[in-house]
Parts: sequence; structure tokens; C-alpha cells
Amino acid sequence: MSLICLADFEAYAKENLPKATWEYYAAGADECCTRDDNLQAFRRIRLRPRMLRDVSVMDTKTTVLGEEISCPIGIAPTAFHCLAWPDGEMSTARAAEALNLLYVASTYATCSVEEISQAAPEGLRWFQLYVYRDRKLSEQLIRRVEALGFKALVLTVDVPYTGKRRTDIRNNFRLPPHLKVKNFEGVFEGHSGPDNYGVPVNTLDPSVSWKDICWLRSVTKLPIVIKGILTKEDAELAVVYGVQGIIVSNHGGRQLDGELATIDALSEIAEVVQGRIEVYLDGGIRTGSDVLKAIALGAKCVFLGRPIVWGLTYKGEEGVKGILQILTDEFRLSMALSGCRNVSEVNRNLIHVAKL
Ligand code: PYR
Repeated sequence: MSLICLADFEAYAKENLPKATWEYYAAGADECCTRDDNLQAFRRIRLRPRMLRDVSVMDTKTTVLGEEISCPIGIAPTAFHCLAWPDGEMSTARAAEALNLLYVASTYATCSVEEISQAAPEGLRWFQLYVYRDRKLSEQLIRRVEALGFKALVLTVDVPYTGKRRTDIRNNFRLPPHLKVKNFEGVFEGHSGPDNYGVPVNTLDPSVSWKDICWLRSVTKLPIVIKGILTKEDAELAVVYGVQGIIVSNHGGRQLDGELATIDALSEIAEVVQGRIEVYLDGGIRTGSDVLKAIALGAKCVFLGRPIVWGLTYKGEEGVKGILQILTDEFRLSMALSGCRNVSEVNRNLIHVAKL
């Protein structure tokens, strides 16, 4: 069987995952307009390639927060990888390490941060975090990932409440009894039982606000990246509050249906930030030319969510490597065909602006 593009892996995963698991990952909020628009918005953008630029030697390397990676493609935090492959996040981490790419591990991982670190000790890892009502619980997780060599914290800010995902409600989706959110073992002792996602109920704090960025700053020296920014106003606040990066994200269209596609939000954010902090993007990346468009519009790196789960479903670590390698190869080809020899040559001039 030969899978040659991300859509082939998607078809495989749809065919092979249990229906409720497939639907959990595929879900968007409400009518899924934003989930679908994340992909369609890339298809509305047209490129202005340059010719005769000697693209015989190509270099896709870049850096994120000072660390070199082989390509501006990273793994976004997604939950419950053991639903897709027995050793779940450990396979994901090994694939990222093998290709020298960045892996952002989810708090809702089904392997612990210790297991993930042991599986890929040399890999570049960031940790995705929520702020809990009991700040000490967030702090405990921070201490663990600091000790394990994670290089940054990625604070998710678009989930004061979980979006309404119709298929999860219809399926009564829940983690099967043999799987656990391993990071929570021993952490939530005394809290009331798990919700459908295996997380103790009523622990996330919906009152979180910008002042909590100051709290986070006060408890860690790790760089802070905020995930879930969609406007220039919030991007400016992120700069003012002194974080090191933002991920332009709408949580894969799983939170507020009808909000902007991430690639449509990127331009105004990159313009206001003006390189003062790093700007990244997730949502809707399916081809190398999608990566090219995002980098051209100001992203330093893009992140993949659902495709990583499709890769895991196909063949664990090998499948995730397959996804990452295909996208890296497609990005290199798109760069060459547009006359860019390295990532710093990918810029806004590549983007066609329609005249009204
Ligand atoms: C999600 O299912 O979207 C989570 O963030 C866990």
C-alpha cells in the first residue's frame, strides 16, 4: 500500500479507526464551518512564483525560539494518541526526534511527560498547558516538564469551556477504561471523578485572563507561547505581556464555530507583531504549498494536528514519520518551484493579492 499525500492517510484512518474515535478527532464545533474553512481558505490563496533562480541546492532548516529544526513544520498538541496506536505519544515523540522536528506534547496525553521524554530524549519538546482553578496543579506539571528538559510552555487560551461537538455528544464519547490521561496520575487526588475526556470535572478555570500570564511568568523561566490567538488586538497584548510566541489557532475549528480560518487571521497578526515575538500557525495544513503560504504570510513554523493522528493510525512512529516526510518533501518542492532556496526567501511577495 502506498500512501503519497496526507489525504491518503486521512482515508486510511477513517476506514480503520473505530467510528467514535474517528469522529472525536474529526469533530468541529456546531456546523463545522470553521473546521472546513481552515482548509478552504488555503485554497483561495494564489502564489506568485519566481523563475530562473538556481534552485539546485535547497535548505528547509529554520529555528524556533533559538533551536534549529529541519523544516518549519511541528506537531501540534492533540489529545489521546493511544486511541490511534498502542504506545501513542511515545511513537509521536520518536518520529519528531528522528526528523529533527518540534513536538508539542498535550497535557491530555495518554503517555506521561516522563514516558514521552524517555522515548525521545534528544527530541525538541514543548509542553501544552492549561490553567487550573488550583494553580498549584498547573505548577506541579510545570516543574515536571522543566526537570525533563521541555523547552517552552504552550498555554492554550481558547478553551474557557469546551466547544459543542455534536458527534461527541451523540456518541457519548469517552476514553476507554484501559486509557488514562497519564499526566494526571497522582495529581488530581481528591478531585471529583473524570469527565468524558478522562479529566477531573470542573478543574479548568474559565476566569483565566491576561493577569494569569503574569502569574505564569512568575512561576517559570521557560519561554511562554500562547496558543489560540486570532486577532491583532490579542497579538499586541501578547507582546505587551511579554510572551515569546503565539500560535494563531482556532483549535482546529473545535471551539467557536464561525470564527476566522487561521490563514485568514495570520496577515493582520504578523503585521502588528512586526517580528517582536515569533508567530506560528496551526489549522488546515495539508500540503507543502499550504506550508509555503503560511510562512510567506508571516508564520515562523506551522503545526499539524489531525494528520499526526492519521499517521499514528497507519503505522505508529513510521506513519508519523511518513506524514512529516511527505510534508517536508512537498514544502521543499513548493519552495523550489516558487524560486525560494531557503526559508528566509519565503516572503509576502509570493502571495497574489487580488485587485477589487
Ligand atoms: C480537544 O479535544 O479539542 C482538546 O483540546 C482535548
